[in-house]
Amino acid sequence: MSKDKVLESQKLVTEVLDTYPGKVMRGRKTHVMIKDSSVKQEIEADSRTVPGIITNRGCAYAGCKGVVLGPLKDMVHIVHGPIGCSYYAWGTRRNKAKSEKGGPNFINYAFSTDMNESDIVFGGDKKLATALREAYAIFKPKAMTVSATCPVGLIGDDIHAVAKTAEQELGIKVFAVSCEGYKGVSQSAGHHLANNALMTHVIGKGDDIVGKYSVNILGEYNIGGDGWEIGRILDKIGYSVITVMTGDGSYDTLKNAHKADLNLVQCHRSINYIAEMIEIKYGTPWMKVNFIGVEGTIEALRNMAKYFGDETLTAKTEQVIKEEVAEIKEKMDEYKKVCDGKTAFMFVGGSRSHHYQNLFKEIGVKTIGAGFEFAHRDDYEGREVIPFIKSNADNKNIQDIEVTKDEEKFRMYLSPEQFEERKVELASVLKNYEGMAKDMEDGSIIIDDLNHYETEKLIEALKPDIFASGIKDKFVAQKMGVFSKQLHSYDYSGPYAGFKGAVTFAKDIVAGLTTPSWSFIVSPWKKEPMLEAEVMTGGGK
Ligand code: CFM
Repeated sequence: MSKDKVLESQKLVTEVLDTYPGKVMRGRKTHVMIKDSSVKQEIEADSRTVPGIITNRGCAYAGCKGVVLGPLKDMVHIVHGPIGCSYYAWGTRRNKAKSEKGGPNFINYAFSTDMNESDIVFGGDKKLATALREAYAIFKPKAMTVSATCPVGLIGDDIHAVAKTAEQELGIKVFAVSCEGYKGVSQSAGHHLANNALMTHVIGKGDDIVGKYSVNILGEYNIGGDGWEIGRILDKIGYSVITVMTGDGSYDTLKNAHKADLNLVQCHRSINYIAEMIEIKYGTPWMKVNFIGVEGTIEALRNMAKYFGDETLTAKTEQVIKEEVAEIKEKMDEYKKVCDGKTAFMFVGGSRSHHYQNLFKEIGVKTIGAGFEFAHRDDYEGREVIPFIKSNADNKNIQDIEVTKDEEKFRMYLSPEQFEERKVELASVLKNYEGMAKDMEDGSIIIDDLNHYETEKLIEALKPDIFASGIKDKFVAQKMGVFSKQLHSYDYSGPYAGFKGAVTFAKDIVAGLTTPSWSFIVSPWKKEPMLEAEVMTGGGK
């Protein structure tokens, strides 16, 4: 039965990809995997997008400033480059942040050096030095970052020297990241660069006293308030969350990240480098969690309790799970009745196409296809393939930094014997991520760096009830009459994580599925062709 499903999906995908006119585009076949658990499978990922394909990926700068550094609320993040780069990384990701009592929160500002032609010709470093001084004089932050955009690398401004001088002059932490957009193949290169910078300049520098059962939530960006819901649950159980990295995170708390007993990794793609480096340098191991979906949340909480191996904590975990589930069960059951039997096709950055499969399943929605924009092979196939991933020439300028054991600060919560035991018991999650493919049914379509052409063709062929992606492709699906849900910014809704978040998500999905709007839509390309004059003026509207 499942073999038939595999063959059927293979045929469908081949038909779609065979419509490409050229040989290069047919090379896309290696980026598609039809899940077949009877064989060992491999997917091509993290390679440069074929020119001519409309990719949904972002750039290294987006991954560095927009994703990892930007949410640190008490820092001023200056973008060194033309104004557009700063403008487009401003506010749209919905990584929410609240001020600590009386503390600074610069999240709503866009800081840019606004490089223009004369800066490109004569160099922009003086302008950057002035910008750092000005920003400090007005905002008095405790730390600042500088993110480079493409022209900076091309003209060779030495942003690191400027940052160093500013640090001495102003007496606060200032560091720069050479995250020019063209580095690597996508924003995943920027994640790596930002991880390196935070590890070098921030983590390990603090000395605050931390509470009992201390954890960091790594790779959680508080989109739509997700991090707040996760924090609420962990607080209730009795964990001390040192820092959320980096959603609603801060320089002040991140400095103490090395003091945690355990690191939780929500988004593996963007943060696995830091998780690994912290363990080498400071001894804290990491655990893969997924707080999206009721079952995912319960599993993560139980795994955490197992790691700590403390009776009181385990009992409290079970009590909180019971209370929280009781509170949402009725609503979830009600929503499930509406969604049961529906299908979803998901295409999100580097984590969420996997994370949301749990939650969809809980409301009766089957994921028939899923893809990542810029994930690496390990995000699809599991970390066991890391030693076999061929290094990609396009990524050679993104290097691992060398970290070594910090003899003074290195500490482990568990004894080495206990840790070895836990590694067996929690093999699938402790220092491990098994990837998205493992959780998908045979015959489902897994696709890397999906483009607009394939999106349209696959929606036509698969006819999913829900297409979950982002702003760039949302409206294509909608114009085809398919309900489209943004999983990057949540269409202004959220939180979707944890227990309460699951209900909000289910409610939004029900609203999208039950609105009659989709049946009223006639795709513009199915209407009378526009006159040339109308096309020129945008249809005269
Ligand atoms: Fe991680 Fe993210 Fe994602 Fe990501 Fe992103 Fe995002 Fe995303 Mo948009 S860090 S990989 S670079 S979970 S911004 S919060 S939604 S593409 S799937």
